[in-house]
Amino acid sequence: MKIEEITLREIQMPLVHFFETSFGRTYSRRILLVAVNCDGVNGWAESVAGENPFYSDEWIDSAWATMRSFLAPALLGKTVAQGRECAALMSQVRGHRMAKAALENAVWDAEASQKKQPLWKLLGGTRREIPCGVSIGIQDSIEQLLDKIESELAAGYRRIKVKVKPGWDINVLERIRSRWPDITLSCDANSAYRIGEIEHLRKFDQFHLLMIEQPLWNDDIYFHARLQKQLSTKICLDESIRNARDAEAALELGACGILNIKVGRVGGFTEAKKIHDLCQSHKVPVWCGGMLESGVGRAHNIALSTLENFRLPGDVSASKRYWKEDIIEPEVEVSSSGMISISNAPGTGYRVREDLIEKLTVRKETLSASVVAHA
Ligand code: OSB
Ligand code: MG
Repeated sequence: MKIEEITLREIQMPLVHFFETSFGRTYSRRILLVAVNCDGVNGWAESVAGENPFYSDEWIDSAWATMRSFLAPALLGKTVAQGRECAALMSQVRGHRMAKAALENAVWDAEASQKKQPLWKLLGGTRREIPCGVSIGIQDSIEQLLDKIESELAAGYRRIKVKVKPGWDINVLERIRSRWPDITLSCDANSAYRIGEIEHLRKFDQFHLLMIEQPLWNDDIYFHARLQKQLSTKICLDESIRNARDAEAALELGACGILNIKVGRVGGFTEAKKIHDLCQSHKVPVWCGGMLESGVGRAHNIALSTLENFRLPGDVSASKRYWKEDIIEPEVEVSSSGMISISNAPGTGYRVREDLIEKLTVRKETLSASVVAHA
C-alpha cells in the first residue's frame, strides 16, 4: 500500500451533556479526524487529543501541527504492507503519541478495507461481543449523579465508573453504596491526589470498588506502587502508561492490578497490542478506556476490545450518550444486557458518514507525497 495522501480535518460537535473530570469541564468537542488514501482506498481514524493539554501534554493544535510538519511527511510516499509498519516510520519524533496513533490507525483501517477483512480480526481479536461500562462525570449535585447512575443501570451497563476529586469522593461513594451495595463500581481521580493523602485514600477501601483509576500524578509509576501496598482496592493506571515499557515497569513494581488501555494515549494499535499481550502474560486484566470519541474513534476502540485480555467492561458506550447524531452508520448501540455485538463486515463494520463530516468541518488540509517532496 502506497500512502498517497493524508487529509487532516477538525470537526466540532457539542456533547449531549457536559463531561466534568478533576481537571475540568467539556461542553463541546473539537475532534481531529485523519483520512489516509492508500492506493485509492481510504482509511479513517480519530486523534484523541483534547481541547486543552489538561489530560496529557498533547492537545488538538499540537497534534495537528506535529502531523503536518513531521509525521505526515514521514509516511507520505512510503509503501507499507501493514498498518503496523507505520510506528517505526514515525519513531524519530519523540512523544506526540495521540498524533501518531491517528495516522497509524488510519493505515490499519485502510489495510482492513483493502483486504476486505474485519479490523478486529486483523488486530487478532476473538470476542464476538464486548461488555460495556460507563464513565460518569462530576455533576452539579449528588442527586443528579444518582439519577444518572440509575438510568445507566436500567440501560444495562455492567460497570459504573464515577469521577472523583477532593470534596467529591467519600461523600459521593457513600451515597452510591448505600443505594446500590452490590453493583460493580469504580472511580477515576485523573491525578487529583498526592502521596501525602494516603490516609484519605485508604477510606476508599470500605466501598469495595473494582478499582481506583490514576489517583496520583499523571506521570508517576513509583508512588503508585507505594500507594498500592497500602490499599486493598486495586489501582488501575491510565495517564501514566505511555507504552509497553511503562506497563512492564508498573507490573514489576506492583503499581497497579488492572490497566486501562487507550489506543491514542499509547501511540496506536501496535503499541496497544503489545501492552495487551504483556498484561495477558502477567495475568493482569485490561479494559479499553475512552476519550469522548466520535464514532470513528469509538469503532476503533470496539475493534481493539475484541482482544482476549480485555476482560473487564470498558468505557466504550453507546453513541447516543455523547452525540445527538454520530458520524458513523449504524451508530454504536449497546444491548439491554450491556453488550456491543461485533460485526463481521470488512473494516470497522461502521460506515463513515462523509457528507455529515463535511458539514461539521471547520478546518481541512490535504497533504500529498508530491507536495512534501517539493517542500
Ligand atoms: O480518564 O478516562 C479518562 C474522558 C476524557 C479524558 C479522560 C477520561 C475520560 C473518561 C470518559 O473517563 C470516557 C468516555 O466515556 O469516553
Ligand atoms: Mg481515566
